[in-house]
Amino acid sequence: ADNVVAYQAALKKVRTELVGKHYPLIIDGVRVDTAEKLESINPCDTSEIVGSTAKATVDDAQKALDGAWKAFESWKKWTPDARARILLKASALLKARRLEACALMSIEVGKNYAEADVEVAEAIDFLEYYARSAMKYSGFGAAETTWYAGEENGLMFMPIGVGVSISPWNFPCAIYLGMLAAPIVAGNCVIAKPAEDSGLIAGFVTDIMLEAGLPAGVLQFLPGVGEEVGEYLTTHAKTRFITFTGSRGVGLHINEVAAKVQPGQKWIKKVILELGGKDGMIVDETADIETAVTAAVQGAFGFNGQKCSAMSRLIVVDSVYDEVVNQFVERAGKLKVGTGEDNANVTAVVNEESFEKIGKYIGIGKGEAKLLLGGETPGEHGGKQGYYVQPTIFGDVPADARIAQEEIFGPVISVIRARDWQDALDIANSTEYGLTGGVCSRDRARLEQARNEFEAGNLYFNRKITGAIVGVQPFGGYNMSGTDSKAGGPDYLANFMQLKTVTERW
Ligand code: TXE
Repeated sequence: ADNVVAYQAALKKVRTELVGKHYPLIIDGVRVDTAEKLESINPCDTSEIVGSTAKATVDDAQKALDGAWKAFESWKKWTPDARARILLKASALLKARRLEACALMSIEVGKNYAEADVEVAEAIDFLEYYARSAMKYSGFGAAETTWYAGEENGLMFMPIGVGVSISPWNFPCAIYLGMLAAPIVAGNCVIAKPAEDSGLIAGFVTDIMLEAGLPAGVLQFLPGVGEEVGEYLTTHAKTRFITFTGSRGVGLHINEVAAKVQPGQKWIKKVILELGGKDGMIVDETADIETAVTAAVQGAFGFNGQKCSAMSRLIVVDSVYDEVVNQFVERAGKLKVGTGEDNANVTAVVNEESFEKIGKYIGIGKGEAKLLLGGETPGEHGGKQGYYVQPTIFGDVPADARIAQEEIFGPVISVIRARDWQDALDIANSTEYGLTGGVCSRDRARLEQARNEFEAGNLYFNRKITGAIVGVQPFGGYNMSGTDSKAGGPDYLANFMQLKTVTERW
C-alpha cells in the first residue's frame, strides 16, 4: 500500500517534470534535434500528449553508424569487468528512479503499476545478469594482460562491432534496455531504435545508461520511424548485427533484407529475432479448477494481453469445459477497467492502430465462434477518450479459426474445447508460434509428456504462463516466435562475440 502511495507521488513528479519533455537524439554523446518529432499520446486519455522525441532521418542514422564505429575502436579495448561495472552503476541508478520509470510507463503506454513494477525489476535484472555474464569473460578479451588461456594457445572472445537494437513498446523499459545491454557489455556499440509509441521511457533509461558512464558513441539514441531509419540500418553494409523484438511480420522482413550482402559489406549480419506468440494453456480433467482459472485470468489479461507471452488460447478438455469456462468468464467479468495510473486490471490498448486491429479481430471472432464476454470497443472510459477494448472471451472456437491462429495482441481470448488430453496437446501445438505454453493438470505422466512434446520455449505448469525470471528462465520461442532464448541458458553474450584462437609455437 505504501508503495502505491509512493507511486502516486511519482506520478505527480513525472507529470510536473517529465510530461511534455522532448528527448532529442543522442549521437556521439551530443543531443541533436531534428526538424520533425514523434509525439507520444496517453492511450488512456488521448487528449494528453505525454511528450515527444526527435524523429531521426537516414542522415542521422548514418552519422550514428559512423560515430559508433569510431567509438568501437576504444570501447572494444575496455576489459569486460570495466564494461560490466557501468551496467551495475546503471542498475543502481534505475533502482533509485524505479517509481518514476513506472509512472512514466503508466502514462506513456498505459501499463498499470503492478505490471510496470515487475518490468522495471526485470530491467534491473537484465543489467545485473549481463554484467555478471560479462565478468565470466575476464581474462579472455583482447585488452586483458593475461589473455592466454593455455600454455601454447589463447582463446579470445572478440567484440564484433556496431549493431542496431530495434525494440517494441510493450516492454518499453526492460526489453529496450536488455537488448542493448547485452551487446554493449560484450564490447560492441549499439544504435538503439525504440518503438514510436514508447520514445520517452526509452529516452529516460538511455539518460541513465549515459549517466552510468558509457563513453560517447557506444550507445546512440535514435528514435525514429521503423520503416525509415530501422530499414536503413538493417540493410546497411556497415551494420554488423541486428537484435529485434516485435511482430512476426516485421521480424521476418528484417531477416530477409538483412541476409542480402550489400556492396562493400564484408560480413554476414548476425540477426536475433524475438517475435510474437499465440500461447495456449491446457486445462485437463485432473486440474485444480481454482488454480487453472486464476492462471487463465492472469495470463490472459496482464497488460491487456499485450505480451508475446500472454495466454491468448485456453484449451479445455470437454469433461470440465463448462465448469472452467463459466468460472473464467465470471472472473474476467469482474476485472477492473481503467487507467494505468489507477492500477486498473485492464487499461486502454497502446495506440489507434492496435485499437483498430483488435476491433477487426473481434468482428472476425463473432463470425467464427460464440461471444461469451465483452466484444465491444467503447474507445472511452470515465468520460475520457482512450483506446479501450472490453475484456473479450470467445467460446467453442475452432482450433483453426483465425482468432485461434493469428496474434491479436489485446484482451481477446479464444477458448477451445478439446476431446481429451491428447487432443488438447495437439491443439496446443497447432499454431506456427511456440513462445510460452501451459498445462494445468495433476497427472504427472501428462506433465512429463508435455515437458517433452509441448512445443514452446517457456512452459509453465499449474500457474500463469507469463513472466520469465531473468537468468533463471531463458526467454525465447520455438518456430515463428523467434531465434534465440535470452538471459539464461547458453550464454547470450556469445551472440555478440567472435571466437579467435591464437596458437604460438616456439
Ligand atoms: O511491433 P512492430 P510493435 C509483436 C506483436 C504485436 C506487434 C506490434 O505481434 O502485434 O509486435 O508491436 C520497428 N525495419 N510484439 O508495434 O510493428 C518499429 O519501429 C526495421 C511481440 O512494437 O513489429 C518498432 O521499433 N524496423 C513482441 C519495432 O520494429 C522496423 C513484443 C517493433 O515494431 C520496421 C512486442 C522495418 N521495416 C510486440 N518496421 C514480443 N515477442 O514480446 C517497424 N520497425
